[in-house]
Amino acid sequence: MSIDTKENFTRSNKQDQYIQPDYYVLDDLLTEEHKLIRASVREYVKRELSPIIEDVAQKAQFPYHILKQLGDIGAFGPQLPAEYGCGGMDYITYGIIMQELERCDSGIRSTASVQGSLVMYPITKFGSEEQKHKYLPRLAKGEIMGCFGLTEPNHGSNPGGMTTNFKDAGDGKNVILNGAKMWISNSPFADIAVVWAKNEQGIIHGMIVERGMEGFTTPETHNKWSLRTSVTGELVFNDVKVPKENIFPGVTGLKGPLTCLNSARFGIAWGALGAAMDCYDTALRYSKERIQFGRPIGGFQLQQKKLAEMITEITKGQLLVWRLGVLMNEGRATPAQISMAKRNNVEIAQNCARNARQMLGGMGITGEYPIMRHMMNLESVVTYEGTHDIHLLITGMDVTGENAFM
Ligand code: TGC
Ligand code: FAD
Repeated sequence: MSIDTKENFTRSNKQDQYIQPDYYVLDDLLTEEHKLIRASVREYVKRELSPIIEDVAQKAQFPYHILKQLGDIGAFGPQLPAEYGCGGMDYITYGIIMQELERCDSGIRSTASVQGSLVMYPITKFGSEEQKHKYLPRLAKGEIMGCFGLTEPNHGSNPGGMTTNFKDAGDGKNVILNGAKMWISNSPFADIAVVWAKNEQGIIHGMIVERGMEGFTTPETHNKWSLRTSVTGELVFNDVKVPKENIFPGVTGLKGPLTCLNSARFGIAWGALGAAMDCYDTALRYSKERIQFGRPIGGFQLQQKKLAEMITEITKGQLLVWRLGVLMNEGRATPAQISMAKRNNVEIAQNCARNARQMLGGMGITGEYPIMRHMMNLESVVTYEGTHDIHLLITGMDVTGENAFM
């Protein structure tokens, strides 16, 4: 709050401050288009997702009917060039969309970020013309869905050790794929999978595996306490014959999948802020309404400390992702900068969730409020796309030049 204007004091108490929040008037850094898109995604979330999210999360049922809706609002690949039906918008727009979806639920954002950053992005960047024409327009509309297979049962943080492999089928047309991927978002319903596997020389390639190919199965992973609105599963390849034309011509090596992760991690850095904002907003409202010892709990210093720290960290996180978005738009963002933002913003979201949950007392553990759901979701978000530790080591290596991974 500026000290010299009454107008600003009033502004900080207005209703839109609850739903934004925008303590440093960062909206001034956004374009009118950014704000319009944010308003329209927010309106969609309020109308279609907020009314059902608690129920589907409690039941661990993915709301399949929203896939087409997410395509219609432009949530799939908004940051990709406008050719082939993709969004043609900038990275900040992408971030804003992820923020608004994750304000509702990390699992919903996951579904969108896998489709846009881990399926459409590699096809756009590494795919052949035929692959782009064949898949991108339908992926953008949500008519078909994809998943991304990098992690294996024995190779999570160290994907370069993968054992999934392919060899020439000897018929001039196909390769034979064997192996297994684990913890794959969207796999049980995906129509296609972007799969990373080693050739006979041990060099990593990416390829598109289609549902229905013989020997390809996608068993679901059940009983998750986290990300219950996102479907997770395996990818199992048992002598799957994959046409050579499905292999990406544009990349070899681990940098292929890791380049896709840059885009997805960027979206998560924005998305996690959305979850943090929802926790802050919920706790702030509650603190004004909940009366103990004859006054709103928001009047007690201990509760104000929690709220003050939440809004401070959210504001710092907003500045971080806005600047990162500018660097992404200019093609100047480094992977290490993206790691820092993913790590920082997920951590602050976890802290906001924990503090907000305490502020709600017993009510904080119920499904009447979204906080416990966010808190459980964030346990996946802090693990996937590189764990908290891995991102710290990426920063450590960047600043020291020393590799502490092994
Ligand atoms: P290293 O030797 O460092 O690198 C191998 C090659 O890759 C290049 N590279 C990158 N390129 C682009 N972007 C990046 N972020 C890159 N990081 C590295 C590097 O320059 C090198 O290129 P070249 O040309 O010299 O070959 O590789 P390493 O084996 O030492 O591993 C490095 C490490 C640990 C940082 C990396 O493997 C890593 O990030 N591990 C974490 C694994 C991870 O994030 N998995 C995510 C799986 S997908 C997922 O979780 C989806 S969740 C989706 C959802 O539901 O939202
Ligand atoms: P591990 O790598 O076994 O790590 C275990 C612990 O050891 C962690 O704390 C880690 O930080 C630590 N550790 C590992 N190496 C080091 C080191 N060098 N130094 C210090 N500490 C270290 N993957 C996909 O490919 N596609 C997906 O769509 C996908 N979706 C996912 C959805 C969910 C819900 C989850 C939970 C995971 C998903 N993943 C996906 C997998 C995810 O990327 C991995 O879980 C993650 O990379 C960590 O791998 P891991 O679980 O094998 O843990």
